[in-house]
Amino acid sequence: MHKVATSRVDWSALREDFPILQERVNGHPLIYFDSAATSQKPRAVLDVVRNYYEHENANVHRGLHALSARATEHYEKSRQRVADFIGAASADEIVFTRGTTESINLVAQAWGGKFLRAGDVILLTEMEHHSNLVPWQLLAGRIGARLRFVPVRDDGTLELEKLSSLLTAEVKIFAFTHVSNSLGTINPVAELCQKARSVGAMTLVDAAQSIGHMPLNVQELGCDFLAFSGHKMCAPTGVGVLYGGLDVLDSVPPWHGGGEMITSVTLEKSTFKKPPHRFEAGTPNIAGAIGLAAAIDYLEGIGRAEIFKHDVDLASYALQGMADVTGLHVLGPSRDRGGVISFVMGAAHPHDLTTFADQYGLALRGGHHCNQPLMRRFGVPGTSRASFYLYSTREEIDRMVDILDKAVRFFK
Ligand code: C6P
Repeated sequence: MHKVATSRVDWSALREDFPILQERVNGHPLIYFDSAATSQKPRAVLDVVRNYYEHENANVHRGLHALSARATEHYEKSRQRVADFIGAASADEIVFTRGTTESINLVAQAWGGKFLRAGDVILLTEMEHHSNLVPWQLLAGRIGARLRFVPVRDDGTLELEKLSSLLTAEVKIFAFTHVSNSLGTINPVAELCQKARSVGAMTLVDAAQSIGHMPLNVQELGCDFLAFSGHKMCAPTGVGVLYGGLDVLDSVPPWHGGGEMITSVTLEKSTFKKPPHRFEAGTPNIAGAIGLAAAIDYLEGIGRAEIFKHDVDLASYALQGMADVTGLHVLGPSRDRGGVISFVMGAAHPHDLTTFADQYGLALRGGHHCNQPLMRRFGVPGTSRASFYLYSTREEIDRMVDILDKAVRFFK
């Protein structure tokens, strides 16, 4: 018998904050188990975004009128809210981007373009999302740098005993994910950052899958850069963050040119603002940033430690239920993992299994999850993936297990 977790949070009542959970799909109540792709949004966030457009909408940093001042104040307050949320020393360490992908591209192109040379090594892991792989491949191809990878064990954890031979003085940056979006593996970020620092390497943490799911403090982690997306943590799509220490960001040249990132422009040349505005050319996603701050308020109202416990509880409950489904094979660690579970089922292609589940209102993700090298490492074309969040319940997991049992008979 699985122990019933006790929590001060009423997880069932909290579902009422998410209007979309009332949807029916193919005649069934929606079971949304695709939160690793994007989370659903609580009414508190939807209301703040709507209120912004109804009462404050104007461009930021440029208008001298009242609405522009209001929008600018709200936008910059949101930056401070993000800084507090991740334990940054100052709001100037928070660059608003479109998301994790853009944040990592910024570091690879602007920081990497300035500081890396031919022969330097960029250390990654075999479990990186394409967003933390392709930007480094592009940079390496351009300047002649080399890529190196920490391998993944059969159990979905990193082969950390190899780190001492991989993390040599030639490594200039170690960029790795906090939580794997396919395996649910939670990497020991603080330890990895400390090891990188001991050889003089910079660190970039891809926090796309951890930021909204667990307590996270950049000073405790000791990372140089941290990247995440708002849309996986209850905020709107199209907004994300790059964190960098002030000294680090100050050393990085601009990457996108345009309005708002300059101090003066002549026809021939320009001078640039200090970070973070140096990296925010053009009109930013104002409503997105404001929505992100509202999402932070919402998540902190519940407590990230509580959310993490809920994730871990759901993952272990699901693993137990799925263990009884004939022919189902789960990838990734059997314990100490986040609420992301990838699995394959005998003869059923992951796309077919995922489409089968959809007929019962169960939203899984099927495919390679932007982890093609990792799928190859495990010898599968892709997986079906269930990913949970604060609005997911054990009852929904029971229904998923029933649907998977039906699939066993269907695909036999
Ligand atoms: N993973 C998933 O279903 P963007 O698209 O920029 O918001 O996030 C990219 C990204 C980077 N790193 C990790 C670990 C991620 O999981 C993601 C997004 C989604 O797994 C979409 S492929």
